[in-house]
Amino acid sequence: MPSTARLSWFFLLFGFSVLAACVDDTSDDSQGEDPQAPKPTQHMNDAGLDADPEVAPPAPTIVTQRSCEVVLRHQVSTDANTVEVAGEWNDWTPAPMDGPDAAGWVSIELGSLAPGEYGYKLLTDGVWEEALPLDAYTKWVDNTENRNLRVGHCEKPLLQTLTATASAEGDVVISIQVALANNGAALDPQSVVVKRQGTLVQEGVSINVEAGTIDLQWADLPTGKHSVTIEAADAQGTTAENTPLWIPLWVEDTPFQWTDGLMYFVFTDRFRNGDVDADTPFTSPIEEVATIANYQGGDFLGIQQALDEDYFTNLGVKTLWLSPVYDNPEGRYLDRDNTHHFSGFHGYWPIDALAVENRFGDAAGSAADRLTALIQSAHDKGIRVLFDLVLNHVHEDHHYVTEHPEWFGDGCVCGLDGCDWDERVLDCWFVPYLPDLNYRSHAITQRVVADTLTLLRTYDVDGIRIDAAKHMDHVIMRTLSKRIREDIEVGDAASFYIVGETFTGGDGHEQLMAYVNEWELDGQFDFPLYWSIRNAFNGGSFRDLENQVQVGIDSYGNATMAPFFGNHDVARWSTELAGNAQGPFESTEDLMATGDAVTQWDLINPISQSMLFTFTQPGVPLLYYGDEIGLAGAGDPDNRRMMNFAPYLSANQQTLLERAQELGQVRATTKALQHGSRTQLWVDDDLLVYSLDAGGQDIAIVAMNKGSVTRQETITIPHDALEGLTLQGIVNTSRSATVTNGQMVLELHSWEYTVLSP
Ligand SMILES: [Ca+2]
Ligand SMILES: [Ca+2]
Ligand SMILES: [Ca+2]
Repeated sequence: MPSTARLSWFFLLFGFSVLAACVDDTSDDSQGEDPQAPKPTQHMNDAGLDADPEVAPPAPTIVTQRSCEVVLRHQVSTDANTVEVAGEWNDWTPAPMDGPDAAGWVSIELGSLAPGEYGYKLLTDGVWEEALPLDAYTKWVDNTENRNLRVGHCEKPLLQTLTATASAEGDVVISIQVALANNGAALDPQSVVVKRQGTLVQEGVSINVEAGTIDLQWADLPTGKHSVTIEAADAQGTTAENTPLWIPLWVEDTPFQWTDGLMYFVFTDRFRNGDVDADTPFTSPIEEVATIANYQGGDFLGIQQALDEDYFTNLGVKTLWLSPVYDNPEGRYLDRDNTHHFSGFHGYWPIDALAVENRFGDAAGSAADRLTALIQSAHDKGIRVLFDLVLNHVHEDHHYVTEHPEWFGDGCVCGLDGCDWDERVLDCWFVPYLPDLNYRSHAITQRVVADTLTLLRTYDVDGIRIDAAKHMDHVIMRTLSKRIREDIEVGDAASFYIVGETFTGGDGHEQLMAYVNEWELDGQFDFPLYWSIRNAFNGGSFRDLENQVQVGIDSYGNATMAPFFGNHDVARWSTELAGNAQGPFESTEDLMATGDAVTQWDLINPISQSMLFTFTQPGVPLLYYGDEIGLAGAGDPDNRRMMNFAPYLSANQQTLLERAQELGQVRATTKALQHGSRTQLWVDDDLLVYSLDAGGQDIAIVAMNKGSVTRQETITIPHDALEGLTLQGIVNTSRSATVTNGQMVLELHSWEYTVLSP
């Protein structure tokens, strides 16, 4: 969701000081000696949203030449009499700002500041500001969160994106204004290197040295992703500060929305072994680690093969969430209880910020090359790729630990020796070999943001899933999110999705939403709904499920949540339904693969309806690999068994897969399901009917009966557009119903379901 509104507001708020202030990702954290102790404050109108629309923006938002003179501007309440600012540049000595003027604008010339990031705060009428606006860059200094003034390298050029658009016909327009370095050295046209999907492009590139502009214009690009990188330097050979500029770009017939189809979580080591004939070096297990906790040979080539076979497309998948790609250690490590050894097969023990897991390569291709090719193939099929960012911690073998031992200290292991999970939720270590990244140390925030942006650019990634969100200070997610919004999502050629993982119980709405807003996460995995789905289809009532849906609607607002019924941290749904969830190291029979037919239908029916329900909710529905065939498994790591594919599926696994495909396809092709608004039409313990209305006749009616008897009910249809129409089953085509006088008679046998649409 990039938005010009968001961008212009940003410039309005910060004025051109920000243009002189691009982040220096390598500078050390030079913290102030004695940060202020802010006191309660008010009279601030930080947001500036209520500003009189007739007041002109304070300064040009795009410059042609950089200045080393930093000017800080803010808009405050017009009730303010005096505004002062204190920051790390002046040892926290309050200095008066000019203004406020009639519109509340205040400013101060700070002179020349060395590149870096400076914490600061405002005082209005002598009172320190306390709560900082959500949209502000912030910096922790000695346990206090401040605003953050980001001062860039004025002696280097800066690439500013003015426009980046791509039409459905493949017409692409990008214009770049180069802000020259402060010495005014002209843009060197020979230095400009434009690449599209990594390939050098010269056609359609116009450079105007006098104006300092680079314009790109292409026509008739085929459907797919065409990300652009731009490198430039000036006549003195000084490379632009933000080279290479990365502009993600999609050409698509209809504008993409993240809710258009399913997200599929591929657990790389357990999905498919693509090089089974020649991968001895990659599957050799780690000694003394049980098979279920060991590497099993899955790799990027295996995912590539599934892509090539349209496995994901056939499921209506529009987004692939890859388990973490970071290189993990080769060794074995004990779990928290000191009972079982684990390997890093899961990817959540990063030892490198940029290198990818060697075992996910194969005998003929490096992991990095395979990953690049895999993402390219996904894009060619219109599938987005999410990276799973592990930012809470690193493994003790990570280069951050060697390079910066001072970042980590001794640690405090969550839940042990007075290290309370809740009190130390931000800085405790999950286990002694996973040092925590404490983002209240600003140097850590700067480094992780810089490395993460490099990783995303290197692999042309489309979105991110943030692991363990509640264990990190907001500053890392907000900074990363703001950098993505401001530096990458400029224009409307691509939108990022940022989804967080915060494991909660059934009442976790408030906790989830604490991280969701325009400047942090787009949404989170909907754990409260997860618990209700599992309850409803395992003997519970649809009434409880619908109550939970309503709480979600009331709580989530415009957030783009991700509903799900299974993931890698909970027992497999088939195993829980079978009442078969032994311990994670007690092997559980895979009843969908081997059980008798009666047992299997006890699993197929509730899993099918769980998919129907989940895939027809608002947001981005998640399908955890293997749930489409009812793969078995108790808790972690048993819930991460090796995936299985045709022709090695049982007949009932094949049936479930076909149902998943039908449901996923309908989600991927029905506007009403992709972004319709939801209305409950009927609910009792076992029968549930709701509609999704995307306007006009783009309406779908979802109905399911999980009771043991056939139901025939007269359903009130509050959609005038459907009056007199016969609705056909787009799932379960044997059903149809006609709307007469605002009513429809619906019949469903036990465990039958349908989706009806004109
Ligand atoms: Ca392999
Ligand atoms: Ca490794
Ligand atoms: Ca933490």
